Amino acid sequence: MTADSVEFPACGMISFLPYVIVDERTGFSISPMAVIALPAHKIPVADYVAGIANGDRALLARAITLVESSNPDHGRLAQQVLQELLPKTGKAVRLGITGVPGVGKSTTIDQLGMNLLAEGHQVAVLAIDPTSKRSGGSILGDKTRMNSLAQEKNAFIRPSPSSGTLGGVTRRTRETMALVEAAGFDVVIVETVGVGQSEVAVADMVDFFLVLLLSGGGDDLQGIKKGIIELADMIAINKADGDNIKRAESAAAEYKNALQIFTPHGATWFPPVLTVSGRDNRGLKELWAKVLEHREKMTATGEFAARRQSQAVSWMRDMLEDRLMGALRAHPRVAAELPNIEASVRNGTLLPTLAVDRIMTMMGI
Ligand SMILES: Nc1nc2c(ncn2[C@@H]2O[C@H](COP(=O)(O)OP(=O)(O)O)[C@@H](O)[C@H]2O)c(=O)[nH]1
Ligand SMILES: [Mg+2]
Repeated sequence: MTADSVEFPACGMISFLPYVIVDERTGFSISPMAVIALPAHKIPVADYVAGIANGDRALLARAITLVESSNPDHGRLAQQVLQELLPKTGKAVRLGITGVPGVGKSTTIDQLGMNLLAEGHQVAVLAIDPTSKRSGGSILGDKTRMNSLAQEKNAFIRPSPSSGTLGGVTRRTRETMALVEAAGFDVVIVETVGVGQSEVAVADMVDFFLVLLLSGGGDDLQGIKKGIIELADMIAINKADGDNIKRAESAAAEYKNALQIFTPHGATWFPPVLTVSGRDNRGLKELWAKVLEHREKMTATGEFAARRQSQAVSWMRDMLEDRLMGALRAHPRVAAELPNIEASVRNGTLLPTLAVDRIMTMMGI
């Protein structure tokens, strides 16, 4: 079974599992094949929990389908599964990778992932790309460029959910991360394209945020957003191969200087700048060593735990916002009157403040 095939298990894939599932109501055991034949929302919570904890990919993929569903009933079931699996989550190394399209994220993740599998890790790759459509270019491109990893049974690749706001995509990615961790993946790589706010969202859900850059010949510091540099736990200049090595090294020297300005004096971690070649598997061993060194240092000072804790609170706040906005849109009176209210705001007959008051009153807040 390949990592690719388990993403779409809808068409009767057979899975032989080393555990027994018991139907809560009847007390009879049901065969895993029977579970797999059920639609995702009909599978009992206990079966999801037992199956995922046993590393069953087909059930994992189905639970992710629930997480991604916009149906509130599916959402509630997903939350129950997540709550039960919570004690099994949190143990993975969570690595975020960003960079503009073409920088080599997929190539690098493919190679890094293969290196990690060879060390005995289990690697999950999740993508956040609110601009993508499942049928569209970038994700298909990604899939073809993670060819090696996609063949491996200890790897799991999940493209970005195809629709929704960044907030929605972020929530689903966090929940998917929890599910893959519960399924035993001990390295989770979250890939995002370097556009918009998606890097901020990813930096807020990982332990280590890696920015991939290219050398651009002289004016390297231009065109790179200061905000990204501030989020980076490390910068890697990719495509340091062939006749590009010298240029990559001089770009690295420039970024090193820039990073010194942003890193507070006395910080536990000074973001390193490496040169790598994802294609040629050059520098990736050092890259991973830095990820582990960061983990060790930050754990020793308590900053690792603090980062995880504040991320849990961000997760809660994001979800609250998401749910409040969802409730607002689902409210029948608000839904009916919103177009008129917006029209009045647009033509200047209603102040935005009063419009908000009116909506809040309708919601009973
Ligand atoms: N020379 C060289 N080319 C690379 C390297 N990594 C990726 N590429 C090429 O750059 C292009 C974009 O790579 P891809 O991994 O899809 O980038 P992404 O859009 O950031 O995921 C592809 O044609 C790759 O073959 C590298 O380390 N060296
Ligand atoms: Mg890509």
